Formats: sequence, structure tokens, C-alpha cells
Amino acid sequence: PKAIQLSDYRAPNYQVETTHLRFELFNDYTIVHSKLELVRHQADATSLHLDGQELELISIELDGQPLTAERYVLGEESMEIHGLGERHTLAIVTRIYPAKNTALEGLYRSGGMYCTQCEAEGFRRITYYPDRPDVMSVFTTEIIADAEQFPVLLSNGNPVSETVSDGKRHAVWLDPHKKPAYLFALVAGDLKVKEDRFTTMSGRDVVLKIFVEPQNIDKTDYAIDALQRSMRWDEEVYGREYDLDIFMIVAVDDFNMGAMENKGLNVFNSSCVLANPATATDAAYQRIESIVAHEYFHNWSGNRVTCRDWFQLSLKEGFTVFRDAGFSADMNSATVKRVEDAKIMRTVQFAEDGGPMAHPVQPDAYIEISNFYTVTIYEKGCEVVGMLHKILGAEKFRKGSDLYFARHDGQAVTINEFVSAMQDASGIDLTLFKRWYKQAGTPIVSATTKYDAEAKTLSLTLRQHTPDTPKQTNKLPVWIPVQLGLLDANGNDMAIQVEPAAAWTPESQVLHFKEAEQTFVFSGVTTEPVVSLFRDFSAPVKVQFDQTPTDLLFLLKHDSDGFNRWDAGQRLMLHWIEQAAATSEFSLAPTEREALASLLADTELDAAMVAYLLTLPSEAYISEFSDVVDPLRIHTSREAVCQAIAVDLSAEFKDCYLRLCSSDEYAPIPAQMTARALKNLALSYWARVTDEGLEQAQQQFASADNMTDQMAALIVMVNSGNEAVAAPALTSFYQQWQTDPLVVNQWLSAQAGSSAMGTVEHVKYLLAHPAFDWRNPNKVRSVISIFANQSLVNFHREDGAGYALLADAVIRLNSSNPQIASRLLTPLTKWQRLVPTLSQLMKAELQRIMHQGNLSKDVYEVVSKSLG
Ligand code: HT7
Ligand code: ZN
Repeated sequence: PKAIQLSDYRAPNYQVETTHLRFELFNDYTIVHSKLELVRHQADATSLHLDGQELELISIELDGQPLTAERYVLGEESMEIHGLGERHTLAIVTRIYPAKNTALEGLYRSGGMYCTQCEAEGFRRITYYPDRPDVMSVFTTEIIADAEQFPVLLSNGNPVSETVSDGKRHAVWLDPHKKPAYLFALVAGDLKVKEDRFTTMSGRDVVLKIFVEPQNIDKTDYAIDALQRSMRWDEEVYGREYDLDIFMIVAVDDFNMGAMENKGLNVFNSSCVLANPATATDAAYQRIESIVAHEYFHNWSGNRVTCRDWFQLSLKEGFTVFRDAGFSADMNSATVKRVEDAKIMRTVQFAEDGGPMAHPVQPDAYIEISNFYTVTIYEKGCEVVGMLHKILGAEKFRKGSDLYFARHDGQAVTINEFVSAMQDASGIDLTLFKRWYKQAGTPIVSATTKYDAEAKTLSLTLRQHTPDTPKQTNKLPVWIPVQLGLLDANGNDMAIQVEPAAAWTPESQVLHFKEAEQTFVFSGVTTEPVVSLFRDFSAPVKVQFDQTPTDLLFLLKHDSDGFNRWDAGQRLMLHWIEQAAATSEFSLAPTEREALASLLADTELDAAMVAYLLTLPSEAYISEFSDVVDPLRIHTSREAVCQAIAVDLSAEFKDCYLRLCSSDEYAPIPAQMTARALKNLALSYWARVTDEGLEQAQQQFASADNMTDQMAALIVMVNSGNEAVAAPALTSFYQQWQTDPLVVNQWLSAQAGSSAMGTVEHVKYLLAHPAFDWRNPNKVRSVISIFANQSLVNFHREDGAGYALLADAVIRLNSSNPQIASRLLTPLTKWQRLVPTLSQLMKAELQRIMHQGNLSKDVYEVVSKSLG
């Protein structure tokens, strides 16, 4: 397969002014009639390129006449029409087979319903079309289907009409806003609807509807509430108002990703929208809140202003993730949200940046665009927008956002246009900043300080370097906003005066670090301070700054920046884990024990924050610090520290647990969710080292009235490694929930992700279980991805059986669902950094995949890049 290059971008020859679609849904197939009004867009252009995949062409007419064979050329995935003039009407009829569509791109069947997924290039599986985001059209959609089987027929925009005759239902929808084909959607099914309303800031009434399969109608309240809050927030914080009479969400069981922002008709993976207290955990509620917001926010950042081409994907995704992060921070705790986002960056994104699939936020080449829906495009893209926010400040950033939407409404644009709007609105030259979009890799910043007691100055020298990544060497320095503070002996922030003064923004306490090496001199520093660097995770960089355990403990206790309190704790814990690895034993020093105990007793702090402060760095994060990764050693040393903390503080964990047990009725509200997070963390430590704690877990499991507590207790029992406790709980849980697929998925994950239970043999047992289904991406993720990403000691088993299991799954899914196959592969791409024996075994599995015939583009791209 050939790579597509950004440098080859050419504007389209023709625009499609209007697109008229008529779908006739039959049991075995669907007939799609399309009528396009074409207008020449490039002077002198006479040919039109259409994309098409897995289509049966039935007829083609130009301006009402059948198009003769010499006027068009059909390729394997395309159609070229020649001899065209200024304006034409093109009518094409195709036949497609949604029931056979296992790739879940284009129009497919999920259970008894029809739905679509057109981003990025799924529309070409529906009809021949210029399937590229810079072709924007006004769509009218007619759907004709059996009236009884399909009482609900939906598409984008506003409803125009619905009639029934001769047993057929006929619905017409019109979307007045121009959009690219990737935002097209159609849904047909026997669905129930939850309805509500929203009045926009200008007083327009919008109908809100969530469509679900009948058994799920009691799981829609929270999504509606999250949607209303998102709509209000986008008006208040970004000045963005909704623009149709109706906004719809549909829940679908078989879906490759989380959700899709189709204009006026968002389609959601049911796991990202359905919740009630008995079946959904607090984590699920929070995921729903953030994904509902994310998809809704796309209405402006993505739909009204879209991407010119797929190299600009982060234009909509990075900005929209930044917007949903702001929403979640405002709805819950900003510090907790920052910690969660930094954890993902530092484990998953830094690993991507350091591996064979590393790419810039604006990539310059790809083989399969589906492989580029990555943490780099989404989360690093969000961090880059976040740095712009830090550099401009909230007010100028908002002006930049307003200018961007005003300038480009109805257009398909590039990342450059976004940065230009920010630059023009703020008057700040952002030329240097743009390097963040073009350079792959995580910059490494090293910091050294020198205190001069006589001159009362502190010099801070920063050096930056971005390592080479595939096909990118000799990287240039980037503009790094370093938010910082200096703590005096009492732990208070000192006032800051720094030279060069121009490098400092006092309002945001940000130092602008732009060269390979720079020294900044702080004056009036009367006593040697403890330095708090990169507060609020102000830049997505790796920091090398040697601070003693004493300083880290001091920051953990006193830093006014919540994020850096947590970070100091993580760095301290990393010291402990290193110590445990070096000496095979570990115990807490009295001051350390004291610090943890006082955190546990601190009722002023956000309880979720305390839970994070007391959670050890993950095995994935620890491995980021080793040049050669030995998963077993990492697991054993982390476990030793975890055990020591549990033993030393078991009484405190018990007290904390009992203090937080509450008889209030469950509600997914921040005050309760944070308390449950800490309570269940305390239970996990307590149950690890005492029979009393484990019995408490059994009791919580049996009496819980909500899934958060039931699942937390189940996981404690599973992780105890005590078969006599875990097995009966797993059986009774399955009996209780076997008819609810989303809960069963949690049951599968609890086992597959456990170091104690997620052995290769047990995962094979789960794959053969009646609850498992290879065609359903949620099931595949719940077992295989969770196993390979969480049960690391078992995945990295010394005989390579974990790798073989994953490779077998990839081979199996390669032809039925290439997107899922390719996403599963990620853990196998990390072979180069493993200890030699494991490295060879993993590489051999990649080679085995490579030698299969008929690899999809998706799998081929990842495997070939991984093998180098
Ligand atoms: N913009 C959406 C991306 C998406 C997607 C991409 C490829 C294959 C399937 C997909 N489903 C959804 C989701 C989002 O970022 O909001
Ligand atoms: Zn998105």
C-alpha cells in the first residue's frame, strides 16, 4: 500500500452544492440513489474523482442521460468521470449489503437496527462520492423501510416529512448546513426515545432526543442532563449556540470507537451513553459526561468549521478535547482532571512518541487514516491548544476562538488557520509555536538550579532536546511554557522577579522557554527555595530535575499547585519503587508514613485527589523511566511498595473506609463520586493485608446498591488471588447481570485485567465463554485489550504465550474488522525496548502477522512500521 502525503494535497475539481440521497432498506440489501449538483471549482477542470468501496453500481446518469462507458473509468476503489463542464447533475444508483458489513464502516446492521459510521472514509462504502472533508454539501436524505420493523428513521438536520403507505415508512430529512460526507448519518430501527428540551441563549427552542433499544430506556437520564449542561457551557464559555431545531443521540452496541459527532445526529457506542446507578460505575458516568460534551462541542469545532484534509485531524480533535476537558474541569475538580489527563499523556502518549508509530500532531503522511485517531492527535493536540491558552491567557484565547469561528464558519480549513486566528486576535507572534504541530517526539527538559545566598538570587538553567523519531531527526527547540513557583521554608509561594523579564508572564506565572538552553535569574530570593516546575502540567514534556526525597515530600505537603503536589508524590513513589527494585525490600520512613497518614486524614482536600495522591505510579508509567523494560521486575518492585504502604497504614485505611461509608442514596454527583473513589481505594489497601478488610469487601459486594461499590469490591476480591473468595463472587455476579451486555463487559475486564487472574489460560477461557463475541468491538476490547494493557506480568509471560494470544486475535480480526485489529496491535509495537528474550518473542509475533496473506492497510501500516 502507498502512503498519502500532505504535500500532494490539491483542492477538489468540483464542489457538490447539494446531495440528495434516497435509501431503500430491504432485508438482504439496500439500494442507494444519489443525486449530486456539481459545480466546477478549479478553472479548466473537466474530470471528477469519486471514491467508492464494496459497491455494486446499478446505474449512472449525467444531466438526465445514461453516462456512456467511455465517459467514466471504474477503478477498484474509485470512479473517474471525464469531459465535464461548468455544472452538472449526476445521478448514481448502487446496491450495498449492510448485514455483511463487519468492518462497521459505512452503513451496517447492529442487532436489529441500521446505522452508519462515515468518519473518516466510510461514506464511500455507501455510494460513489468525492469522500473528502473539503467537499461540503447541503444534504437531503430520504429513507424508505418496512414500517413495522423500522418505526424510527433518522438522518441529519431537521425532519421534513414522514408518511406510511403500503407497509412502507418514508421519512425525509434536510440538513441546511453544508457538511462533508464524513458527517453524514442514517439510523433505522425499533427504538424508544427519551425526550427533553433546551432553550438556546437567543431563545430558540431545541428538542433533544436520545434513541435506545427498548430495554435501555431507563439508562438515558444522565446523558440528557450532560447534554443540557454541555449546551449551556458552550454558550457561556465559548459563546457557541446550537443551530438546528433538533439534536439527537442514538446508542449502538456495535461501534468501533466511543461516539461520532454527525451533524444533529450523534451516534454513540452504547457504553458511552447508557447509565443507571445499578449498572454503571462512577467512572462510566464521568466518561459519558465527557464524551457527550465532546461530541456536542464538535458541532462548532469540527462541523461548522471542519478540516480541509485528514492531516488536519487535530484541528477538530485537539481543540474539541481541550474544550471537553475545560467542561469536565468545571463540572468536577480541575486538579483531578489535570492529573487524569497528565497520566494519559505520560503513559500512553509519551510511549507512542517513543515508538514506531510516532507522528506529529499534524502528520505529513499516512497509509490508513484510521490509524491516526491517536493519543497524539487527540491528547497531545489538546495539550498544544492548552499551551496556547497558557501563552495567550483566557481572555485573548477566547478572542482568538471567536475570530476563528467567525472567519471560517462553513469552511474546511487547516491548523495554520487556527493558529493564525489566535495570533491575529492576541497580537502575539506564534511562528515559533507552530513547531509543536510539525515535530513528533516528546521534548526532554532538564533543569538545574544554583542558589547564591549573598546575592539572593536563584539561577535556573533549562535545556531542551527532542529525540529523533522515525523519519524525523535534528529537531529544533520548541516554545515551552513553564508555569512555576518558588516555595519558602514555610511552604508559601515567594513573589517572583526574573531576568530576562520579557520571558515571564506574571498573570499566569509562566516562564517562556524557547531556546535549546536558557538561564533565568530570580532575584530577591531571601532563602533557598524549593522549586515547583511545570505546575498544572504546563507542557507535554519529560522533565529531568533532581530533587531530593526531602524536597519532594515538602512539595507533596505544601505546594499550592494541586497538580504538582500529586506529581511530587509520584516522583517520591518512583524513588521507593527503584529502591525496592535495587534491594528487593522496602519500608516507609517514619516521615513518609506520617505524610501519607495525614493525607488520608485530611478532610479538607478533595477526596478523589487524596485517592490519586495515594495511588502508586502505574506499571506503564514506571516503564517510561527504563531504557530496557523488564515488566516482571517492575511489577514485583511496585507490588513490594504497595504491600508496605498497605501494612504500615492498614489501620488508617480502615478508618478512612469506615468514615466514608455512607447510607445516602446513590447519585452520580461530584461530592459522592470523590468520596467513593477514596473509600474504595482505602478498601483495596485494607483488604490486601487483613482478613477483616477482605471480609468487608465481600460484604460490600453483597450489599451494594450501585455498580461503583459492587464492582470495586469484586475487583478487590479478584485481585486478592484468593480463589475461594473470587470464584463464587464472579459466578454470582455473572448470574445477576448476564442479560446486561455492558455489565458483562465489566465482568470480563475485571478478570482479564487482573494480574492475579488475567492469565493467558483464563483469557482463553473468557474468549470461549458465551458472553464473548468476536464481532462486537466492546467485547474484544474488554478482554483482549484489557489483558494486554493491564495484566502486564501475564501478557509478558516468559514463553511468549501472551504475545501469541494477541497476535492470533489480530490475525483473526484483520479481515473482519481491520480498524479493531490494528488498534489491538499497539502493545506488540513496543518490542524494541523490552529485555532481549521478550523482545525477540514479541518481534517474532509481529513477523508472523506480517507473513499472513491479505493484510488490511490498517494492520499492514502498524506492523510494517513496527518492524522498521
Ligand atoms: N470524530 C470521531 C471519530 C470516530 C471514528 C474514526 C474512525 C473510525 C471510527 C470512528 N468513530 C468515531 C469521534 C470523535 O473524536 O469525536
Ligand atoms: Zn472528537
